[in-house]
Amino acid sequence: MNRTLTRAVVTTAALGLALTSAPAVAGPGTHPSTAVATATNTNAPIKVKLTVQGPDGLLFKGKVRTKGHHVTPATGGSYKCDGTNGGAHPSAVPTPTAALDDAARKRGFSWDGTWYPSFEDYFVESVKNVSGGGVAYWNISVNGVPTPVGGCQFKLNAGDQVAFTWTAF
Ligand code: B12
Repeated sequence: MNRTLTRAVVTTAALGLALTSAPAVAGPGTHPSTAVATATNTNAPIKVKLTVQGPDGLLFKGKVRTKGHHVTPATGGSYKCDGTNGGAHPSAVPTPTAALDDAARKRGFSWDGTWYPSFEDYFVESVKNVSGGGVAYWNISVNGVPTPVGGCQFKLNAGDQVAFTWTAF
């Protein structure tokens, strides 16, 4: 084997090793249900079921057509909310907080949140003017499981059940 051929073989072998040992999905915010979704990540609009459960009953329940986009909470400060937040996903995807924002715009209710640059995400403070009031917070769950990351980092899939639930500490 001549030197050029030897280098080509070694390079190919090294590349193959690197590719086979690469994780299916890298970065924070990866959820087991999205572990193989990287190649099919898309920000095409999807329909999800959204529930907003307040301390005194349902504040919203319905299907929402949504995709990742910039959102603007009641007190202002528009930031992206498309799953690329915090490097969670390589390209834009639908997210829970974008779905909440879409429902709020369509149904004419407000939501508010504080932007944390460290997470590149919103901490959702209130929905329909209902806040945690120091005794509770708005929990974000998808398909019954609390998201391990904020609502602008988590990738939604069509048909997902998204819940913002007023939850006492
Ligand atoms: C305490 C805490 C909370 C408390 C905060 C209020 C309180 N009474 O203290 C409560 C229970 C409300 C909470 C809620 C959530 N949390 Co929390 N929380 C923490 C924790 C354990 C400590 C934060 C802290 O006190 N830091 C010290 C203070 C001095 O720094 P600080 O910057 O002022 O802290 C504030 C922020 O961290 C903010 N905060 C808390 N959680 C979250 C989540 C997001 C997405 C954002 C933007 C801000 C934020 O509240 C803190 C107090 O004011 C961290 C883990 C950690 N070790 O950091 C997770 C952590 C920050 N939380 C996390 C998550 C995912 C959430 C939720 C999204 C869970 C859910 N699915 O509902 C929700 C937020 C939902 C929403 N409404 O937007 C993740 C964020 C990861 C990420 N990349 O987004 C962390 C890192 C835990 C983890 N999974 O590793 N949380």
